Amino acid sequence: MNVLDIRRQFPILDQEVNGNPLVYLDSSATSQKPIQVIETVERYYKEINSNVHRGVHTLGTRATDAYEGAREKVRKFINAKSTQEVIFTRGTTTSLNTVAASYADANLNAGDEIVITYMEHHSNIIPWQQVAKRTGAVLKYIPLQEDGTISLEDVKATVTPNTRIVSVMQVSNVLGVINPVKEIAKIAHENGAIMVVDGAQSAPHMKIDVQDLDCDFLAFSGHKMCAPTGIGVLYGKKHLLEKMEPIEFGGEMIDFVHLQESTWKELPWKFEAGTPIIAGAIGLGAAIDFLNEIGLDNIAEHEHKLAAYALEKMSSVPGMTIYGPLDAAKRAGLVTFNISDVHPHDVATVLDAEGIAVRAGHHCAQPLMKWLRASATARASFYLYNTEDDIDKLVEGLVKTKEYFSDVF
Ligand code: 7TS
Repeated sequence: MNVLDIRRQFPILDQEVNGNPLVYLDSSATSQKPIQVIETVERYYKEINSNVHRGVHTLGTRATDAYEGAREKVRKFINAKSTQEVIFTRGTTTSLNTVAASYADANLNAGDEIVITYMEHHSNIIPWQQVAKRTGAVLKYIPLQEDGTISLEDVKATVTPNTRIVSVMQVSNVLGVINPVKEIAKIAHENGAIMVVDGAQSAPHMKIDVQDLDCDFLAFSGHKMCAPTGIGVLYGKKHLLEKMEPIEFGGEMIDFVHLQESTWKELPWKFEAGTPIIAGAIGLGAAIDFLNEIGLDNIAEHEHKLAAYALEKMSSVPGMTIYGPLDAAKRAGLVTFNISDVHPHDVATVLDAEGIAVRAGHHCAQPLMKWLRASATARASFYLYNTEDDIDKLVEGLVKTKEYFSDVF
């Protein structure tokens, strides 16, 4: 499918913003949704809507089948061994907090180590800080090299036999770097630690095989991969999940409730208390069908080309600072930048007047911002519906921004 055919399947892209055709370059924050996903969710509410895993009426059975069918699509998407290893959550943040509150609290003691990196999103920092406070564990950081990448030597120097958990993002939402999580998992395992992968920025953009990576947990969000907001996934190896206690309790997740004691349902339902995110999960299933139809390898290749094109074009704008490696081979489809002394919020505001949507701020990565010595940055992020024309418009907008602020100062 060519990119223009793909674009046509995203109704939101066909509009003007501030008198200009919309150029959406903020997919790392959330992706747009194709008509197939929108219609699947609409059809669910029009034709099936019912609660799942209760009663025997026909709509209830259809809703349960669709919900559990979506779980099987996720299983296949990440090549998990069993649907028992696929837990639906609200998103990456909830998935990582679940591992922290359930696995880490029960398994870590004073002096144990949790290892993360300087480039992590707050969702992969704060839950571990909280674990460290509760258990007395120590939170350690793998340093970054000059260009923002991680070296395996530094991983080996940071992870020790006292390390119980290593948790690393597969793709950085700021630097765009792709981290060698398979190799990091190997080092973690050699030291007796488990490996957690934050897949928020990788699952939408590249093929993930949890068995090949040999990660113990993987977290990702539906809304960044063409699915609705409010749905995400926690993958976990069955032998670990089986030993873990739920962190939420109530309906749906129980087997028997007695006056003083209760027992839990089997996996994955013991981690899905209350009425689950039924429409969201079914929407995620439709998004996976859509992405598979185009092919994750094709999507990765398309974004890779866009990143290389953007790096080249953006570098030519006077006063441009680009963060992360300039070698496109080390990157996924996003470029974070600053222009001279112009505040990134001003950059984003001028671009918005041109109909161009980029994100400005700290991108929920304040330790990384400190490392970059920037209080904030602007970021253009690409997905399967973006074109070189979008990047040309961005570059024109950036040149205008630079000229505008040169006149002001
Ligand atoms: N991890 C990474 C690497 C992320 O990029 C994000 C969201 C999250 C975790 C949290 O995901 P959530 O779905 O639970 O919120 N990142 C961004 C971003 O870069 N701009 O807006 C949200």
